[in-house]
Amino acid sequence: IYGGLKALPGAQPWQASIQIRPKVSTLGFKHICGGALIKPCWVMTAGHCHDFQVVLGGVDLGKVEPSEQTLEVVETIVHEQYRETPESVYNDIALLRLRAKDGRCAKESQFIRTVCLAKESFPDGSECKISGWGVTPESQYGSSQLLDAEVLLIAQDVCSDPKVYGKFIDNTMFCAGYLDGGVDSCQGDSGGPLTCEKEQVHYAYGIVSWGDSCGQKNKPGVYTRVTHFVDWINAKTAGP
Ligand code: 4AZ
Repeated sequence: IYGGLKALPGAQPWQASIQIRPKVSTLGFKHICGGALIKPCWVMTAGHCHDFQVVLGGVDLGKVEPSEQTLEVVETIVHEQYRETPESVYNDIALLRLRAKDGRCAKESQFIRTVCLAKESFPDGSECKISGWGVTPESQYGSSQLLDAEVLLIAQDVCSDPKVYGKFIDNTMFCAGYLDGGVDSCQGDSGGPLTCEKEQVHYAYGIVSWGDSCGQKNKPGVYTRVTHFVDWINAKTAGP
């Protein structure tokens, strides 16, 4: 996250850290993506973030916190039309089904909560929140502390302006941030949520997806448009 501040414990209780076991090191797991807990057994993330373990309820990646729960990923569903090109990522969404050691799912607490899915659009210019442990201007390795930042929803015609992303934007994505640069998501934040609040309810409205580098002028972050995928998500997570 560029231009963010340390998130208070419990402020983003749906935030997940998706981690892999590094091939060489024996030093435990490595954070690779963010995610959002949308049901006790399901994390929503970006299309390339899968097959790993999921940690919920933590803010500091550098230590094991009492509020944390670590769950195994037992099923990964990547969108059937997920597609990466050199210029864009389409239908950038995946669902991870979780299982705890005791065979159950995530247990909700003050630090672990599901987030609602947005079913309707928020107006352009709405103030929404992004969070993650990704790259910052200070560290190319990312932040050990969860950071969050406020971003503004950017109109689709602005996002598809040739000066911004032109034809590489479709209706499965949107831009958020600032055309002046500065505040943005970055590598390692991908898969994490962009949430917007209405009448004291937080909604997952976007998934950190891509962008031309981070925090640069006329290159805001691009997010998967969750409203476009609500029926797909509900169908895939309905389960037996
Ligand atoms: C990435 O590489 C990435 N500035 C994520 C977000 C943004 C750019 C790159 C948006 O995962």
